[in-house]
Amino acid sequence: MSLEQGRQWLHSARRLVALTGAGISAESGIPTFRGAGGLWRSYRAEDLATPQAFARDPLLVWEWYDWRRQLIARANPNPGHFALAALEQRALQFTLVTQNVDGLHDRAGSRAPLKLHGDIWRLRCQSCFAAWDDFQTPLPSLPPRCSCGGLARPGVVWFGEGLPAGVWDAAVEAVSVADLVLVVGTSAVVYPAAQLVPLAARAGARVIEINIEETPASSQAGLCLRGPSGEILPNLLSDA
Ligand code: BJW
Ligand code: ZN
Repeated sequence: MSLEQGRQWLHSARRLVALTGAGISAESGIPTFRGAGGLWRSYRAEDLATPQAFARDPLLVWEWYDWRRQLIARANPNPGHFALAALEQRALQFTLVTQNVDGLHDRAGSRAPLKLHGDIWRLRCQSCFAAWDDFQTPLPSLPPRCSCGGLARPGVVWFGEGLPAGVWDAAVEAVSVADLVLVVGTSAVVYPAAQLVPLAARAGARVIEINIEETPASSQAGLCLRGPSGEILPNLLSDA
């Protein structure tokens, strides 16, 4: 099982899906959620990325998001993001499904990533439900407010919240008809996103996992390529 095998699978694939997680942005300097370095102050993502945490202390939650927005604004897409944008150009049918909210796939040139967990650059009013993009870093005042005076929240999906319906349905449809799925840089422990991997495998797709570590998705993958995605993805795409 090797990179060569992966290249062959890639060449013969007609309908491709890539499912990405925080690991693809690690080489851009964005911390992942879990594992070493996955903490902010002494909080875990599970303690901050919830509607309950926001209701209890919107300022604390916004400080976390404002810090992350500043990190992301200073970061650039890495060769892993660019490789997936290039793959989209040459594949017959390609769907990028990402759990990331950082927007680095867009900045690398991917056309319409399906953002399962929303977008950190989007804000939503909790009173009038207006939604808008705001790219200011840092935000001028925390917590930010809507023009109606209501409290704004980050336009992301927290634990216990449903995924955007159209986006989820499109991701399920894509993996159901895919012949090859690349699972890149995700711990595959957060549902329902993680469910896409067994769904794809059961529907007959080949699965290639690209990750520095073994994950629960590894057992569903026909091929596991161990290493940083910023190195493996460009290698997989090259014909060398
Ligand atoms: C590299 C690398 C390099 C490092 N190269 N690799 C079934 C069982 C148990 C619980 C549940 C269940 N179904 C649902 C739940 C509850 C919950 C859940 O899944 N909990 C589990 C944690 C147990 N799920 C939900 O609540 C979801 N909603 C839901 O189910 O709604 C149901 C509902 C129905 C009807 C009405 C209402 C509700 C929502 C989940 C939302 C997740 N949100 C977050 C925050 C988003 C906003 C933000 O960014 O702040 O999404 S949490 C966080 O985890 C974020 C990520 O997208 C997500 C996944 O993390 P990811 O991307 O995999 O990152 P890491 O850090 O975990 O892993 C990084 C990986 O990269 C590692 O494997 C490294 O090895 C690797 N790596 N460097 C390659 N260079
Ligand atoms: Zn409003």
